[in-house]
Amino acid sequence: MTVATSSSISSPGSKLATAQLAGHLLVDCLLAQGVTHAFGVPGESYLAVLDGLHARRDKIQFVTCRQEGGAAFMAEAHGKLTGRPGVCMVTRGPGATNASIGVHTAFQDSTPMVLLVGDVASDCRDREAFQEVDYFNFFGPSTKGFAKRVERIDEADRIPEYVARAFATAMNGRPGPVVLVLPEDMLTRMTAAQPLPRVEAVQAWSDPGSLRTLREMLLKSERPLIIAGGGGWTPQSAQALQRFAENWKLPVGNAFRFQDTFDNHHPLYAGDVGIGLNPKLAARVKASDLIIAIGPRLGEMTTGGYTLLQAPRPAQKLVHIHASAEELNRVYQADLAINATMNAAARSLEVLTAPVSVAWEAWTASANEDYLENLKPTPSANLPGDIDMPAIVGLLQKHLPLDAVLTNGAGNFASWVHRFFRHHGLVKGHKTQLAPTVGAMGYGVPAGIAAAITTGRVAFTIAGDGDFLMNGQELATAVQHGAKSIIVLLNNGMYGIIRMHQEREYPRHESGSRLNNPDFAGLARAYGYAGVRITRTAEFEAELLAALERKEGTLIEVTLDPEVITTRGTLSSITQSALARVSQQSQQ
Ligand SMILES: Cc1ncc(C[n+]2csc(CCOP(=O)(O)OP(=O)(O)O)c2C)c(N)n1
Ligand SMILES: [Mg+2]
Repeated sequence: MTVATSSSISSPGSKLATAQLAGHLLVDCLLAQGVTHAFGVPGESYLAVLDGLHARRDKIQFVTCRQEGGAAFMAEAHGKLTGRPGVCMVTRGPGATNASIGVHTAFQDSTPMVLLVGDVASDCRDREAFQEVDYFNFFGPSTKGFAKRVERIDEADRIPEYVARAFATAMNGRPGPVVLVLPEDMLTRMTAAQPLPRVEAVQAWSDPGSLRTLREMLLKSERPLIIAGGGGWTPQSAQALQRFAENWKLPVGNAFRFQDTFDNHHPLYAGDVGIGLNPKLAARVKASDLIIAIGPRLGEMTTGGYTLLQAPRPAQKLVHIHASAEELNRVYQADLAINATMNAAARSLEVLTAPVSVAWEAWTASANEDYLENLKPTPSANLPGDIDMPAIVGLLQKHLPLDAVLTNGAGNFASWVHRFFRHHGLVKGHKTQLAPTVGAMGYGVPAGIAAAITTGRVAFTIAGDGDFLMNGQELATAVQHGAKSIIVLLNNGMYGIIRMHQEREYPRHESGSRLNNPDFAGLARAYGYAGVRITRTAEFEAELLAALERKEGTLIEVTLDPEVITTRGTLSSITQSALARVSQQSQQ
């Protein structure tokens, strides 16, 4: 392997004067794209890139992680927060396959991301060499794959072209992940190529004719409803969306896990159209005569499994605005499809002339009333035990700063913040929710750490006992990089959501969902976090305030009665209704 670096070979006046290791050029290309952080686990396949990171260590921080799944989630979270591709670096086969969960998340969540994979040397390719994987087949690039593009850089001189294309592809249209494969021998060649300039996402504007049609559709409507979400929103576009909604007095729902798109405190807010949906909002989506979907893909979770809006042709009139032409009329045949990026769409919509009065003022007001009503805890949930989750979320609302980033993975624990926490969100200048629409467990802990590392803002993570251990090892990463996050871990001794579904479908047949847990607070302390366990709501506020004050991160383990299973009912109430159903079926 070549070990020359730029300094060791340069000789003034010679053609090689500006030549450098390809691995160094790659890092320069990342710098040209404005990259400040790369998240990864090192590998011998990309030593020359690591050496480039060493050479530019004052400009770019390599965040050394403990598992590529954690690293990829961090890069994805970085992409969500900044709107620019998060960069993840991993080694071949085992590194790349570990990282795949983050790539899939970036794909389903429409997040710009670039995964760099060190690969086997080209003279060993196709022999199933050590750790060799066919990345083209593994990640897809076909329409059924989960990367937007997979490319291998075989020529060092073309690194700038490939990196610029990767960044452009990751951001343009529907944002998503791009995989760049880097053969080891290519990285150690010398090259005099220079980085290409920073690329920006291309803005797609709706045509004036479509906007006129949208206006006419609105004027004919009686029960319109905006559903906003998806990737590509900025504070400016969120503000423009708010002005559009205000001008036309339109109710706005946020799509599943894009709860920070429209300000939850605004009188036009109707709630989030996601899992555990407010039944009244579900009914409203169905009753609407005009859905204006701005940004979301309208996936399974935002459409109640394609029932609130029937696929492929909804009962409601549908205007679908999306940054990618490929997404339009893919699942839903819209009455009006507009290909526009969020910045462009929102700015076009805010100048659409509104009438003095609209027919749907009462409809809009009741949408917000339903939302506010749903913030009141459900009496039938009748929380057993000494932990009052709505009260705990209330304390989070009271004490977390306005710009705090809230993160979570997958499990019923997330439903407490999803239902009761109110985001100000983008309109106030900050993205405040990092939650995987892909529903991947283990996302919250690394996403919180990435948010802390890259923004310095308060990072708050809610986790379950199952979810936490999928990436709990990344607490070591936080401590190593001087970052803190605050984690509230709801310990109910089970993969609760799975148990809930089991009780619903196969009552009293618990199978594979019970968990024997470690001492989480002790585990957190072993990593260098503060770790405490509480069993009563009254203990929470003091622990939260201490966590906010502390320099290092904190894990607050909350012992939760297994009966406390959803925001709407207990586990035994689910069992009882399932048993009643089973006995009814057997009598028929
Ligand atoms: C990576 C991954 N594996 C498995 C699942 C399926 N799954 C979703 S939630 C869940 C259990 C979550 O348990 P826990 O974190 O304890 O949360 P709880 O539901 O108990 O609140 C499982 C197994 C998933 N979504 N993602
Ligand atoms: Mg659990």
